[in-house]
Amino acid sequence: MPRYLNVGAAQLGPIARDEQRATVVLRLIDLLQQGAAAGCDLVVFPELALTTFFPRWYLDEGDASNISGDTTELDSYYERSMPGPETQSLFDEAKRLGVGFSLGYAELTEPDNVGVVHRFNTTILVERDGTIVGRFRKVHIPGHEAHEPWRQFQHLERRYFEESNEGFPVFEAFDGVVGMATCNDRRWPETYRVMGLQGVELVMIGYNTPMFYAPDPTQNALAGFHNHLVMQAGAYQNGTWVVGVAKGGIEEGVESLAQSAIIAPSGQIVAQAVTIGDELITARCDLDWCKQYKETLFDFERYRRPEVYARITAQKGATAPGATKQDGVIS
Ligand code: CDV
Repeated sequence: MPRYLNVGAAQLGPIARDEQRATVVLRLIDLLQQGAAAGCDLVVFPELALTTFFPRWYLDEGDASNISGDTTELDSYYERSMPGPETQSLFDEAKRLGVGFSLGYAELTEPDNVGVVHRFNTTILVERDGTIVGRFRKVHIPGHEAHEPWRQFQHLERRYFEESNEGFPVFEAFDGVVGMATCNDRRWPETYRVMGLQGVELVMIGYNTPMFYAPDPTQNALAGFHNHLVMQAGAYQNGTWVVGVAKGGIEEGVESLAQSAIIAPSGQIVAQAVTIGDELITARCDLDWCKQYKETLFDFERYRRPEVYARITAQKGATAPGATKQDGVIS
């Protein structure tokens, strides 16, 4: 008996800088209801799905690692609780409909209550009964820390978010093994492999990818190609479904990639968004299809050679031959 999971990828169009959370949550609820009408078990929302993509602005409001008292514009983009007053209705509707979801948002947490806060680019996984069953904090944080006025727009994720040290956990949920990653994480093969080594069957990935890449504009025309390239490779090489969901369109004058896609363990795209706005695409995902890859070409237990992959975890940057040898790594 195949294990079918009906999955929706809920692409979002732009969210304006002054758009209220309540309005955004109504858009999410509308997509969730479309998912329910289409028979979805799970709806995947994008990265930072509750607000505009605020890292595009330098918000000069003091040290981002401390709460200074009043809520600044920067702080207004973060959630201090989940669900919170403005997101509770999404959880309630999910429970009422019996449809789970994953949701990306900016998390502000003060674990020890001593005034030191942490800021993560977080995604949560919510089961069909409305309970949170998984949390992922973005591992690979792209962009820059300092204001760089030469850019047409900023990408200050490295100023506004910490790198997570929690890695890539997977969760037994939705009758399968599922995991999450966020935007830039999708470009790194380690993301998929770490979850592949935990038997992942479905990876949910939200993204905000500007079409203009200031450090190397020759990559602009390839944004869509690279997006699908990495997710299709990650799916195939690990025998897993991948659901990539954009916040696309022109937001505050900056165009971001749409092209949300649901990708099978074969690496094939089985559903793709055709607009750059709010749009739900769906697919019936046979989780048992994963086995056809996990137990043949990508039978890790039989074919992997971890003893010759030591560099993957021993070393961070590339060292060309002739460069200084690192302890424990043989050139
Ligand atoms: N939100 C992101 O992580 N965006 C990056 C951009 C900066 C390249 C991405 O990898 O799509």
